[in-house]
Amino acid sequence: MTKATSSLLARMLARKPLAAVHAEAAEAALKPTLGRLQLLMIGIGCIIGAGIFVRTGNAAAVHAGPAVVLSFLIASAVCALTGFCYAELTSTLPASGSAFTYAHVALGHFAAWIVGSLLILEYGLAAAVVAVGWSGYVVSLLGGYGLVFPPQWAAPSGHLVAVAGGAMVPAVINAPAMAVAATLSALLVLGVRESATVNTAIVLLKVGVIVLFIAIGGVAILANPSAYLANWHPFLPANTGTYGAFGWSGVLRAASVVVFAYLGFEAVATAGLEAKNPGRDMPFGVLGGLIVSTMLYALVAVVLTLLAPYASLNVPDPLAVAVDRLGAHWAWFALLIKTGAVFGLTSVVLVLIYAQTRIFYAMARDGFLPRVFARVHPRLGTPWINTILVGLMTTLAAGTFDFNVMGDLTSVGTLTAFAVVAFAVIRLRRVAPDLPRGYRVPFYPLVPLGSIAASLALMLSVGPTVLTFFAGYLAVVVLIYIVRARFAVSI
Ligand code: ALA
Repeated sequence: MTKATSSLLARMLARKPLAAVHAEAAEAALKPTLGRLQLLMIGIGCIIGAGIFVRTGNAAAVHAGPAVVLSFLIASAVCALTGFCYAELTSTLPASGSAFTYAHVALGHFAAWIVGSLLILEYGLAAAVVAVGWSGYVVSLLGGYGLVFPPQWAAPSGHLVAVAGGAMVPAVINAPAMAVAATLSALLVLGVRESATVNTAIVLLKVGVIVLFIAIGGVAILANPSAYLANWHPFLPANTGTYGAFGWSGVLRAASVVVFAYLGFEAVATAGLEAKNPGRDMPFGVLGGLIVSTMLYALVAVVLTLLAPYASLNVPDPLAVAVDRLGAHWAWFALLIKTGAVFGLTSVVLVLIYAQTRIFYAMARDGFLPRVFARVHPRLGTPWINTILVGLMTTLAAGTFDFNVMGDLTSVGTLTAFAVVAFAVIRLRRVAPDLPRGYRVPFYPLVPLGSIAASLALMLSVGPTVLTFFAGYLAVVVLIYIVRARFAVSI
């Protein structure tokens, strides 16, 4: 091995010392104010969003039919395996950089770089996806009041949309999605953050709307079961001959779509430094958020696919479309759902953009990104340049890219990050066996190994186009690492 290669390898495998993590935690001097319920609320605030309010419709209509219920259970099982791994790491490492810091401590410099670039898909790109979901519900809400938003200004550039009179024209941009992403980024530059109280209010609103959907839909179905059960025949539509178009491959494909709906359970990990009792409460926040969302999602999927024929659900506002089936006297409830979705999705976009800026901040602090990403505005106290750049990227993506492609890319990136986090649990047990752990994954090493296998299997069911794009993205990320390390390009 040449000297250059061995020094590159040494750099790639260099792990961040635990002492440095503890020193940063002490320096951050954040007040430990968050109890277990607040942590749970942070988790649910980030979890319930475009996944359940929007992507469920496409997953049922195009991939799984009513069997999307099973897809939700599969996706939640994959997230639960990973949730145990996050719970162990969050209760062990007092860090706010989440998976990026775990990878740096347990696996080394190169793994941290890869995870950092995966988190761009998990947070930055996801923010764009949710902004597009927000746009769909806003346009639909305005429509409910008789205001027609021009369709060519509410779809990704170049997509053909039907305008008044029925003609198909290419869309210009998704203006509402851009507006929400840009406005929330500007608020974050100014230092406006959602307070715990506002977060709790929005969580109660969106969970309330979802519980009402389950209750009102459930009562209607129980009152007249035969009328609705027809929508479950067949429950698992036969595969059309294409992988992922119904049948069991469709159920798996839909699971890779709806896994998006669970993302955010691990966002609790970014509040690691502010938890009063991280060892006990972080696992509660991470796993509790998953349990609550799994129950709500499975019931929503059951009610949704019973109320409306699955083929009718490939729309921007599937829950409201299903409520329309109950009759005109429920129109107020469809409006309430849209309102809940608009508020709920706004807070998810805000949290995702915020998380992305903090991950870039941690990466810049550790020398992975230009220092400018860690520069804090003297008066506003926010990483303003970082936030403006994240805001620009998110706004551009939200205005121009396809919702489902971006959503799938988010799922693939996140599932890969999940596999790395599970591997980090195994590695940290080896390299730091005596580290005090507030929580340990059950059935070690089966749970982390299962998480790795399940995340990768689900990731592979996303389909060749997105996987090829993802492989290209990773190749560029690896190339940048090697060029910077090999030629000592300092940034
Ligand atoms: N789970 C979040 C959502 O569905 C990202 O919007």
